[in-house]
Amino acid sequence: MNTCLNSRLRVSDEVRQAVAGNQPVVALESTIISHGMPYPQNVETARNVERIIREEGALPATVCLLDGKLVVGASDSEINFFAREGQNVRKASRRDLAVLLSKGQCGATTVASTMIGAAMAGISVFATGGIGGVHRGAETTMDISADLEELARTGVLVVCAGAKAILDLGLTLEYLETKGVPVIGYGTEELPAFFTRKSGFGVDYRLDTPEEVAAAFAAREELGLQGGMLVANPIPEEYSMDEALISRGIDQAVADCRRLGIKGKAATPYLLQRVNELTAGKSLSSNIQLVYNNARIAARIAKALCAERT
Ligand code: PSU
Ligand code: MN
Repeated sequence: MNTCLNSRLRVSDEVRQAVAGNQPVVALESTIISHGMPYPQNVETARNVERIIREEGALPATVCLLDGKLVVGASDSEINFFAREGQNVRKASRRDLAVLLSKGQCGATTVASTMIGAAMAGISVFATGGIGGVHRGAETTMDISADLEELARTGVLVVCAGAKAILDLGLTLEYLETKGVPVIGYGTEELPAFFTRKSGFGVDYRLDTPEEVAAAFAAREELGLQGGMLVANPIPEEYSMDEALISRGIDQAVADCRRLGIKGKAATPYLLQRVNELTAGKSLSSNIQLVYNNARIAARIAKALCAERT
């Protein structure tokens, strides 16, 4: 695949060579940096994630929108720009890409738009914290993240720590089922709930090794099945939060969001920030640790997938 053919895409040389040589690459999103965490923890986390992926023998590729290009493989100073600018940078999901690119603007890519960039650059594995999903009350608000639709159409494997209970986890799973997206529990039969290891909801399949996950993803590709795969990797026990503390924080944040009438793309960043405040920053340290854990597993899956493809 010649990634240079598309003038809207800028793939770093390192990433292009790795993909061409069947070397493992892990895509990373930039909304988690700009809208998901405060400065300077966001840039520290982003740098550590890149380091962890390299230590595992894979290459990190942060995706973002810079000056009218969809960038795959952002430099350290570009990552720092997204971290410092925070909410001043637009959150860019699938529907935002066309206008921002045409106007030569910047944007922080969500799970959905990061998957698009990864797929265009030939990257199959992507690590993040949590995905967007079906929000509580979606029966009336219809607030369903474009991340779910992207998982249904774009062939990228996303490693996350499950989904935050700011979402309706049951409806999120139903939506993924309808769209034919396999939800894999990594070493677990239960969907992890981001800050905690348990949600009360089952996953579709439990797989215990990077090789098993890679084999499943490769089989999906060989059959030519459209769409991605969601791997839910529970937060390590030592960093998981107190169940009562976090659910109180989340319930309060959801109530505040409703009361303030915050809707659309602003809802998720508001909820993430409010939960952090309500747990006195405890949720942020858990959040950081689970991202590291996902980066590590994603790198191992990417390596196993390269082995599958030789
Ligand atoms: N969930 C998290 N942390 C995050 C996000 C979601 O636990 O940082 C971010 C991701 O970038 C995700 C986006 O793609 O929010 C979803 O936003 P929305 O619900 O507006 O689609
Ligand atoms: Mn939404």
